[in-house]
Amino acid sequence: MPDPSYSDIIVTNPHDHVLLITMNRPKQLNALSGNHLDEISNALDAAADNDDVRAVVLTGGDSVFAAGADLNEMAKREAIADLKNERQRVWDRVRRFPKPLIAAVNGYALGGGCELAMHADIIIAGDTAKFGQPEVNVGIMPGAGGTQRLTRTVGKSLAMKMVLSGEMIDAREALIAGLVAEVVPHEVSTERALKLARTIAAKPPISVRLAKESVLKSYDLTLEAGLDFERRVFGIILGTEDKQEGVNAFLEKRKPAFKGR
Ligand code: CO8
Repeated sequence: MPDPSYSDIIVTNPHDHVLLITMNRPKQLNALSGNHLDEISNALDAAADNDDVRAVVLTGGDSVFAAGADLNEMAKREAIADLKNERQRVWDRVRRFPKPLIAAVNGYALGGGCELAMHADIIIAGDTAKFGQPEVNVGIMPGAGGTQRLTRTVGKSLAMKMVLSGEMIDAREALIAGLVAEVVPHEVSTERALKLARTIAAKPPISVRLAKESVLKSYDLTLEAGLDFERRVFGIILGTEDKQEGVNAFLEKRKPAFKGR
């Protein structure tokens, strides 16, 4: 049963421990209005607080992921007012989501839509996916991490090409560039993302959460500081019940039953 408190997204629990968020403004190509983005971050906050949720899939459905910021709202945004704008805080909430987030992308992922996909930990692309940062076409530039995350992921030359020219790349190019983990037929991209989410949800939640945090630290820290961080969180995991259960289950040749403790 979808959660009725949302109007621009549909939130369901298709499998135990897995939440599916489907963006649902198809007529506007899922353009990210303030309310739409609020609902996505509210759903992620709720998922973060819910111990039963261990992985989340975010999709725009079969034909489009998201065509960027809502240009009807963008038309009214001004420089000084933007300094006080809640938007950045909303993006921060998406950025800080502590559990695995998988994006299933079909069709356009443009501007803020491409940036939203890059907030996910893993992107599964349908073969119709097109990624782009076309903000220059409308007199602006990426504003939700596009110049930073895209560059760190695909390298300077391709990032510059996309950000400066507004040209899109297709799913195959995105795979070669390392922007996406897999390309699958578009009609099964959500299914594939959900399968991956189920696989991850069956792992010990503390290991998964700290491993995600540790991988993300590699963007911020020097190698030495990152290795130090990894060593410390590894030490924390050695003290968990799930570590004992995982090792015992292997030695006793049985399936582990992880509890998140
Ligand atoms: N905002 C609002 N409405 C949109 C948007 C959008 N970004 N994109 C498409 N739509 C609407 C169209 O206006 C149209 O509505 P209507 O039927 O009422 O006329 C409907 O969706 C279908 O669009 P098209 O008819 O244009 O469909 P096409 O298949 O011909 O073209 C494209 C699809 C190529 C995706 C085209 O719609 C397009 O170029 N859209 C704009 C893409 C764009 O420039 N995105 C970047 C926006 S700026 C941005 O994202 C900045 C992010 C900064 C921070 C993040 C804040 C959230």
